[in-house]
Amino acid sequence: MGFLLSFELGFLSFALLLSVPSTVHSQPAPPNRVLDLDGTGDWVELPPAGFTNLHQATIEVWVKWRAFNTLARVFDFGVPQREMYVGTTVPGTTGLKFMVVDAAGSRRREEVYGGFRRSEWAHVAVVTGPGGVRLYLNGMLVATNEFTSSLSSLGTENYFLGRENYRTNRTPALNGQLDEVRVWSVRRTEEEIRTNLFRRLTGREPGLAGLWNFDDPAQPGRDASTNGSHGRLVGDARSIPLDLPPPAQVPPPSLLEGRVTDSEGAPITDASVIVAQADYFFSGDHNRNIAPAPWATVGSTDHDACHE
Ligand SMILES: [Ca+2]
Repeated sequence: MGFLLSFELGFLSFALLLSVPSTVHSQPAPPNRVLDLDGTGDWVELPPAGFTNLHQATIEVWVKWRAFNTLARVFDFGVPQREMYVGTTVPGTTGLKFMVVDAAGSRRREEVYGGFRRSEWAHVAVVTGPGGVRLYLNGMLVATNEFTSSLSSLGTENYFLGRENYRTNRTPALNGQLDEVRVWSVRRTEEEIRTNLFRRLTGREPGLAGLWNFDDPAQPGRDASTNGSHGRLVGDARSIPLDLPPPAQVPPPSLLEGRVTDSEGAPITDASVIVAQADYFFSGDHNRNIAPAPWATVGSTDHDACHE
């Protein structure tokens, strides 16, 4: 009887051991981690190797600003006047600003009013190369321009996440978080960008030139693609466990365009334009000073009397 019991226990242990490998394979992905930057002396340096020969590219990044700073950058690749970056606009607004300046001095700037909101995740994708720039916010096309070059036309010295290339190490840096930074050697389509917005890539996707997902606590700057372009965390930059938002918390942006004319139909330049909820205009008591809704915009018409 004693023998039989021992045998059964031994068999049970054996069966458990056998089941271990399949358990490992079916484990969910490790918890997500994001890059956390405190705004003072923190950034990530990527090695330029692998990017400088890209004649077309797609750059993707998730970003959440804790505080806005016009000198801070989400990313900034190149050198002064030969650079490509995403940052924010003048103080007091929360616009998304894209800038590219190439070797020929061609300077192109796109601004998306209200593109960023404090403490909210936003996904930015910049497609460059033949066919021109296409700028996506949360998977929606929000701006284009006719710059047809790519990373190969920039200076090759700096590939920064979280700071600009212009100044010294005392430069203001991004106060916020970044995640799932991807550089592709191809022009990703709108559908490809949208489909993969909330996915964590494996690193082996065709066309992927670099993937910094900050998910490896032992080497947060590791390039998770097969290309080995590992980044270096500077200052107090660190990776922390944090989930990216679910799709329901990342609404696609709305784009409203219009032209302001006078009663004769003549265009009015530099007119103030406010887009807000009806209460803002019809409160009947201007002393109440009702604040515009978070989605409202305030701006002015341009030289063509247009507001976007
Ligand atoms: Ca991550």
